Formats: sequence, structure tokens, C-alpha cells
Amino acid sequence: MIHTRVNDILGIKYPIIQGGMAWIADANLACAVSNAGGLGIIASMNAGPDWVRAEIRKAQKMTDKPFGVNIMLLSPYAADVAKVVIEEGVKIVTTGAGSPSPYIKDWLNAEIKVIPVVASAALAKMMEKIGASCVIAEGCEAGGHIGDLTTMAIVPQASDMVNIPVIAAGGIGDGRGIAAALMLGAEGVQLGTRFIVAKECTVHQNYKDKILNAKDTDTVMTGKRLGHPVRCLKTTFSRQFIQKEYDLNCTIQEIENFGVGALWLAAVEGNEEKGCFMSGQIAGLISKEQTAKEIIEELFTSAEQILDKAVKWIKK
Ligand code: TUI
Repeated sequence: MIHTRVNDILGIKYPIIQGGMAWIADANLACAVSNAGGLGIIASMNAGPDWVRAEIRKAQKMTDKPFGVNIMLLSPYAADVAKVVIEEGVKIVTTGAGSPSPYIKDWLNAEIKVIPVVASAALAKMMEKIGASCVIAEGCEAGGHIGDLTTMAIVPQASDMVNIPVIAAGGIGDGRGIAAALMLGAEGVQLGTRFIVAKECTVHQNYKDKILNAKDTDTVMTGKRLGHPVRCLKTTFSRQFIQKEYDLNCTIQEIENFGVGALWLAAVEGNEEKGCFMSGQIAGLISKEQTAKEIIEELFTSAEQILDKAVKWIKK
């Protein structure tokens, strides 16, 4: 059994969090992960407060295990959703794409555990100072919005910087990744891409097929010129997007407009032309659809075996 402070803080069997993936992580996926012993997350992304409230209520009926809500801080509805989680009695909130400092006081008063995603050790320290229960240190191998540092670099540096548990994210897809993250100082992991192919994940089948067929070099970073880099699969959309970024005749506004709705088109319609299929670099490792329970049990059985045998490298 792999047991860390993360199990105890979050009240979960396995120290694993499912990433808050926009238009993908709904109550279905979150509850499948929570019922399997991890921490399922409903992604509020750019959705309005009514959608988030409805998903929370669905989840409360579908599981008696802990689950959380991810608040994407660039969302125009972040402040509204920050209130909804309090009103609906959510116990755990993860945040992404910024600092949750404007909301954290209210969440802590409501006894909500706050777990921000950070892209630097300095932000990890600041989050500890303002009352975070844990931090998710995410490397740029991750899908979606990313920072500059790799998982290999951020996890040990964030771990040295804080006393609260660090949860590693970015580039983790199997038991080897979990074992490695623990060796870097993490006490838990967050996986997104692997859960896209969970049988309970209701994302469009084209999205799942793209992850299942991807190879290691099939992701690319878009959005650098806009100031919010995003990792996604190489597709018609991402090639055109990058072309526009390099074309200095294209204004920032034109490029932003080109991207509007693209993630929804990928996740809901499976639109291969116009969709933005966000994915981590580990997609090449993911080759089968499984239930969330099968995924989590396979991950931890494998991680335990690897850690058990790790002493084989030490010659005395
Ligand atoms: O947030 C994510 N992943 C996301 S958000 C998203 S929606 C979106 N769409 C288009 C453009 C931008 C966003 C899709 N995927 N992951 C968590 C994450 N947070 N990764 C990196 C960060 C982060 C970056 C900087 C967190 C904090 C941060 O701090 C900056 C500051 O404010 O100090």
C-alpha cells in the first residue's frame, strides 16, 4: 500500500488526483475516480455557475467518497464559481492558471481544503503561506495550460520549499511515473491524459482515439505569443494556430478569436479540423481504454512493485 499524508488529508485510498480537464472532467468521470479510491475532480473551466452547481449536485448523488472542483482562474466566471463551491458544500478545491489568493480566505472559512496548481517553487511557498493544504507542482509535460519548468525540475524544488505535501503532475502515465514522482519528493500524483481514455469518461470517441494513437512527439505548445502556453496534440487546428502566432500581421485578438470554442469542438464534437485536443506528452504511453478502477489499481500495483525492487540498483 502506498500511503502518504495526501491519503489522510483528502480521505482517499490512493494518493492520486484526476486532473481538472475542461469539457472532459464532469461528474461522471470525477465520481468514477472517487469511487475507485482516488480524488475525482469536476472541472469548472469556462462554464458558468449553473453548470458547475448542477454537476456538483450530480456528483453528490453518485458518490459518497470525497471529490473536488477545479477552478480555472482565467475563467470569466471564476468569482461566481468560487461562491458556488461554498454554497454547495464542496470540501476540496483545486485551482489552475493563476493564484487563488482572492478567494482562499472565504474557502478556508468554509473549511474547504485548497490545492492550487503551481508552476514554480516560489508560488508553492506563497500558497503554503496563505493556507493551502497541498500544492500540485505541474511540469510542462502536462496537457493544457502550462508553465516553463519540467516535472523533473519543479517537483524536487517545490518539495524543498514547502512543508505541506507536494503532488506531482505532468508526464505521469503509469506506475513508473508515480514511483519516480515519489522519489522526487512528491507525496501524490495528478494525472489527466490517462483518465481521458477511462471508460466512464464521456468525451467524444475521436478524442480518446487520438490519445490512444498518439506517439511521444505528437504534442506541441501553442499560445506562447498570447502569454498562456497550451500543450495540445498536433492537428490541423494547432498547426494553423502556430502559423498565425508566427505571422506578425496577425493580431493577438485575431489569434485569440481563432481559438475560441476549439476545446469544446474537440471534446464534445470530436471535430478533427477545428478542435483543440489538449494532451500531455505521455499520450504515447497510453494504449488502452480501461475503467477508472482498473487504471488506478494498475498504476499503484505497478508503482509498488517498482519501489519494492528499487534496492536492486544498490550494490553494497
Ligand atoms: O490550468 C491548467 N490547465 C489548463 S487551464 C485551460 S483553459 C485555457 N484555455 C486557453 C488558455 C488558457 C487556459 C486548459 N488547461 N493547469 C494548471 C496550471 N496552472 N498549469 C500552469 C498553471 C499555473 C501557471 C501560472 C498556475 C499558476 C501560475 O501562476 C502565475 C501567477 O499568477 O503567479
